[in-house]
Amino acid sequence: MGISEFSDPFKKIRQEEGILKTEDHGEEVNLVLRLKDVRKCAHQWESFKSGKAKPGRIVIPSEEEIRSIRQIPVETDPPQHSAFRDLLDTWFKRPLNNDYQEKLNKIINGLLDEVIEEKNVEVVHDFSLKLQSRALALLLNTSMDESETWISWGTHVFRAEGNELDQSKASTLDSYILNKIEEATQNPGDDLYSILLESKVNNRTLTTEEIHGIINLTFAGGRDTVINALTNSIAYFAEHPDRLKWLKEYPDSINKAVEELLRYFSPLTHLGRVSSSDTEICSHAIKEDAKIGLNWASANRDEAVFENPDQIELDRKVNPHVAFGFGIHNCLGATHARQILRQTIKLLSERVASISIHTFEENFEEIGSLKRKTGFESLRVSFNIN
Ligand code: EMZ
Repeated sequence: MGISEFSDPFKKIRQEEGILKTEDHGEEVNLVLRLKDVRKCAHQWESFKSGKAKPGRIVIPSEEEIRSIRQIPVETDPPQHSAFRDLLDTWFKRPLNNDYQEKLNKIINGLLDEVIEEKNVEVVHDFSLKLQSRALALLLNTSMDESETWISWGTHVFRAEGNELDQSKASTLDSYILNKIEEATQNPGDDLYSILLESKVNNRTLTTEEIHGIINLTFAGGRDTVINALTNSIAYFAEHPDRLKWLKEYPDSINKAVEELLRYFSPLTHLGRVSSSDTEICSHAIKEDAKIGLNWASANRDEAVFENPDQIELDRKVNPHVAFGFGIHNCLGATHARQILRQTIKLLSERVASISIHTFEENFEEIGSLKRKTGFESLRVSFNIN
């Protein structure tokens, strides 16, 4: 089995039950596994809420222990949610602008200059983490020097090696953000902190806590997810050089290819909701205030929807994947993430003939007795120009 083949641990339970009962930090969680049900629950935001729970509870594994700040807008419900989305959507759609794309192109090309023809490149830290951090400077419209600090935090803002929830890392991020908000208050510029300080929701200015919650999500939500999507895609093209060549020849297929890689690797396994009444999903009773998980990764391999779900078919015709979630909470950073992936793959196809894998260490996530591969702890390769 190739290292870019990621098996689907949910298959059997999805087919037989549709729901997987599991536990997260002592709390029972019912994971919804079929695409149809996942979409239905995501759509019913009044029945399955995001803002009712304490900060961190709807994340799986729960971040309640280390997070007192509510991530906005993902941990809110309408009407509050809609007001924040209206405010933020314009900013987070900037990656559609030409000048933004040119700047991103420079960042990726510059990074490729650093790694191409190096004998031994560790993709996770020396490529994906750096790219995610430098691209984040563009998203926040802040100084590129800041990315050095973020790179020093490692691949996850809350997780450390051997510690799923690292309080000291969470506190480092919190004080960093509060400090930046203070700096922008004293010295406003044209970065996201300053924009939020002068913005209004429902005719009032935002509180520091709200700005903190928006920035916290911007740092946390697009971190390991983007890093895994990039690294896993590179592992795939290392094992399938013909596919990289094909994209060089047919660059119009890159957008489709990116959607397929997102479907297959599903960078965020699931996200929770809290039920607002006693109800049922797939004939399983769900109690009021119980946590459910919308399992995007399982839904994206649903054989009732996707033909050959366990195959990467870069030119897949029908691909209604939910890698960025579904419904009102669909990923705010999706436009940015898609641009990063599209441009990276385009530039790789143009500049690299093949990628050789030297060594690798895989990363897994444990869900009850199941194990899901999410990416790599390390991946050593060389990018060859011929
Ligand atoms: C949370 C999540 C994404 C969480 C949309 O939410 O991603 C996880 O990696 C983070 O740890 O805090 O942001």
